[in-house]
Amino acid sequence: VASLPLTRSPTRAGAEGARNLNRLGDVQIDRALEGLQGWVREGNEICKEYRFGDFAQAFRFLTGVAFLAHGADHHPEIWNVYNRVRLRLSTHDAGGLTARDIELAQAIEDFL
Ligand code: HBI
Repeated sequence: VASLPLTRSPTRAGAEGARNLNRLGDVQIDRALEGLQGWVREGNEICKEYRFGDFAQAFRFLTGVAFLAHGADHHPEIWNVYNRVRLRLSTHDAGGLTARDIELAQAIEDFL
């Protein structure tokens, strides 16, 4: 674990990296979810449940999620029991869903 990078990626540098706190509207959210297989909206959050072969595979996935979240400076709520994982995303600073949530969900799906 010691070799795993703990520095945040510089992708958020500059004005474009400022926390985009513009809340998404219903149409924008629905459209974004069309491209996120298995993700569903629950109020001001989007969430997905995953089921892996065993605990080790689930936790390997969660390790990747942890580094994606750290690099994005955007963190999901994580639930795990044995081979099951549930992720929930919302932008707490905005009190709802923003592009940051969609971007991280997409990055997590790309990692799968
Ligand atoms: N993660 N999901 C989520 N929502 C946030 O609003 C949020 C976050 N991670 C960090 C963060 N906000 C900021 O407080 C820090 O970047 C300072």
